[in-house]
Amino acid sequence: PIDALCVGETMAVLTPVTGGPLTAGSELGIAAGGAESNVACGLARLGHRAAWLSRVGDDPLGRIVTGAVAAHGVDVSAVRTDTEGRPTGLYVKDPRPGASGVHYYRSGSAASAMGPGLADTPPVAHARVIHLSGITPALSPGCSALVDRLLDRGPGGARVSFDVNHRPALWPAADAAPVLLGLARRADVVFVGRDEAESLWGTGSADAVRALLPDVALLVVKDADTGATCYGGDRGTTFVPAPAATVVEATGAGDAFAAGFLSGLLDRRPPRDSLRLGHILAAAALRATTDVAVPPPRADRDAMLAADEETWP
Ligand code: KDG
Repeated sequence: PIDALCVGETMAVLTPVTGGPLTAGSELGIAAGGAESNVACGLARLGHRAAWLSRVGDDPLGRIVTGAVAAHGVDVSAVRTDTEGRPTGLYVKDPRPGASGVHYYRSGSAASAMGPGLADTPPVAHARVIHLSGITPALSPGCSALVDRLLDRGPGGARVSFDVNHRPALWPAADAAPVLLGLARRADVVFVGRDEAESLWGTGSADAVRALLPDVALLVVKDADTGATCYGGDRGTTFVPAPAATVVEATGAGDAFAAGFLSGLLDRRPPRDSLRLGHILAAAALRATTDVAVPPPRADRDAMLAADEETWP
């Protein structure tokens, strides 16, 4: 049995080792980054059985990416290797003050050749939670069909978690908005940023996002450094403010938040604790230059979870 199966593309990431911006002389470090595998890594680091389902190229980057995800404790046995020459996707970070440029080299990648047939592979039927994101439907018609099939649940009856993750570099808001809304409506757990929802759907508040997605069992609307609201669960609506965090490199913070929240859900914690775990992991990711960060030790997490409302965050 698998606690969480995370499905999606992971790319090799090239990052200037001394920070940005990217110049002709930049020395580049190589790591792995993919929204869904980032979630799997966070969950594995928290002690859950997490697996990643994807495709990589039969190339050094594919081996580096798979090895990097496995090093966090994620089960990568379901990852397929492309045999038709498609490469592992790549992205390059160009960190600049206040913002991080991201340049994708991923069209025609091995992962873009994923298709709906993957929904019939064994880990899908053995997962308690299947985690997907709005990146995958933008990659190719086959990837889009895979997400559609996984939202149909199938024999395992897993709960489906969906992070809206609109990536404007892949598709403009006008194209993405109706597709992402339709997919989110079919999921059991949805993560979306308040700003992201506003740029996609014109919603001005977390309550307006809830009005668009009234039937999602657990809807989490994240409002950057203000806090996050969870709609649903037996507690109705729960808001938890975000702790003050130093931002070194923000990529991966949303995925870390999702990992923390899903960890709480898997452990049947109340929404307040799941939101706190989301914030605790996101803060660690904000401080790290890599897309996946190591969460604080268990004793520190437990202390933060035990804090009363006055002393949190
Ligand atoms: O959420 C972080 C991801 O965006 C990053 O790791 C790369 O998966 C990625 C993407 O498609 O942007």
